[in-house]
Amino acid sequence: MEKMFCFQCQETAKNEGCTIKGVCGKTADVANLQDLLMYICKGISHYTVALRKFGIEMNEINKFITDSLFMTITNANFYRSRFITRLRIAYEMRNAAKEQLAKAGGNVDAITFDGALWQGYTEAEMDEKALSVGVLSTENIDVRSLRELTIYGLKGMAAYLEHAFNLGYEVSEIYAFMQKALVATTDDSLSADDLTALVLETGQYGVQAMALLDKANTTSYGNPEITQVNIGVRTNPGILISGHDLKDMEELLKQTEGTGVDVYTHSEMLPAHYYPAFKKYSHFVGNYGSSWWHQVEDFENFNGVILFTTNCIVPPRKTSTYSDRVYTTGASGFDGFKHIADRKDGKPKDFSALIEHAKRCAPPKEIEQGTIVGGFAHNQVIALADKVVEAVKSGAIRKFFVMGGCDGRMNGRNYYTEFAQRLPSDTVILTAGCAKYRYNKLKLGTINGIPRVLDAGQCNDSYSLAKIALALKDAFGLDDLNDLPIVYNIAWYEQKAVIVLLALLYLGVKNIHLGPTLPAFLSPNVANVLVNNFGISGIGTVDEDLKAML
Ligand code: FSO
Ligand code: SF4
Repeated sequence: MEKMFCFQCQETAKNEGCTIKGVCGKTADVANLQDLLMYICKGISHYTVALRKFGIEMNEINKFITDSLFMTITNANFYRSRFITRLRIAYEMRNAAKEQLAKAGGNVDAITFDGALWQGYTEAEMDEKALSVGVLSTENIDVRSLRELTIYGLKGMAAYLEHAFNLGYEVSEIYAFMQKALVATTDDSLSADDLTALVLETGQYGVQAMALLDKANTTSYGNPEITQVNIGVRTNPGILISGHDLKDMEELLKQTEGTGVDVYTHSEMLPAHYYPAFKKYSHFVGNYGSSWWHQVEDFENFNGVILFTTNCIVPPRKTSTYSDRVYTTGASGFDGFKHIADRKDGKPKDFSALIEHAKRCAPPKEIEQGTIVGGFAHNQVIALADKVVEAVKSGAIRKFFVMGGCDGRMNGRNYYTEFAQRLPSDTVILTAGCAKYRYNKLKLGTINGIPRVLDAGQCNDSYSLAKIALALKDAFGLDDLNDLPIVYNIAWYEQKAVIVLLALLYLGVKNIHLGPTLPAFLSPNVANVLVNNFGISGIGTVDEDLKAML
């Protein structure tokens, strides 16, 4: 029997599944405990779905399930003891929901799903049970594929909802859908068609989740605007903040003000520089290094303190010397990194330990100089719409290439650098997510003053790219989004990219190219459905694809 089975990300072993240890570094025991946590969350959802029929909503559980989904996303949390503790809390939450249901007059005995009943408090019981509740417990490969596609979409959605929640934004219908969908993944009576519909419905809620986060971010911090971001360093010691959570960003900037400690962003936090509310901080220096997987070198060079607000964490090498300088917070965690506790009673997180630690560190080593430009989220691009439309009408811009998504370690990802480099000079790249690091430092020039790489922000800001496409559709008086001169050549890595993809499908975008490989969790039949109904395809060589896409 396999020690574990996980195939949720693009780097899964042999593009089939990690069975001994994750390519990401996740150990088998942690992978299995994550499966068990999902199993119990499905069980809790059986009760909350029933409770909603009585008009009862349990807010604490909405938050708990969302956080749990987020914690199991690729590279977010590798910390065994966090999952053990969480499972014990999960049983309590489930028992509370069961009690409520009984009180409301619901038939608790009708809920027979094992995940709604099983509990084991010792680690040995959990480890043993975890072996039998994972992905492979669904035998039919098409049903397994559709169930997992739904769950990975939910995990991505959960990440975005968590950031929105931290800014005070929630929509209870989205939680209701997520829990309904979790229950549906335990229902053996559902056909492949039912599950395909569920996948598409997940995309619909994905759009809502991204719209909610966009509203939360822009209402709290203003609309992203065109910004030159410094990639060099100053001489003060620094804190490098990574991940996606803007509330953490805000609190860290406030607490470091006047302390002599500078703040830099890493990877997916780069777009924080585009928000007006953060620009006022003179100690918010710039972006340091590259995408997530370069962290092993970047953190070594940075010399200062590192804060992970979310994924992507790479386990440090045995020779790494930075581990004691790394802190996690929120859903992220790693055995060996210190963890900053959640907000309590509406009070901010306490980053004082990081700040004191940073003061004792050497300033960052300079690894590059100059600036990169970004901030082309929907509001900014729509403000430039006349210029853009004019450039298309005059032929100055021939085509847009949406190249958002994730970066990753696979060698084949050089494709994206070469593709960007070889695109003709009358094309524009629209991007979001950490995929941009494959080409955002190339000198690709401008067209009538418009940069040829327009970065909208984080992967969740793919919502902006969709809004931009919809605005262009109206500006050109078209009926169909697919008639625009836009090609989608998207790179994926983890489950946030899954929800972005499902959201684009829901919005009616066709003929998306997805690379560097197609997901291992798509069975041949499910992949065929995506090909036949949505024209999804993989990527070929840069030569072939340039010819075909232009
Ligand atoms: Fe990247 Fe990691 Fe945004 Fe992901 S840093 S890979 S899809 O977590 O979040 O693009
Ligand atoms: Fe493997 Fe990816 Fe799962 Fe990690 S997250 S265990 S690399 S499939």
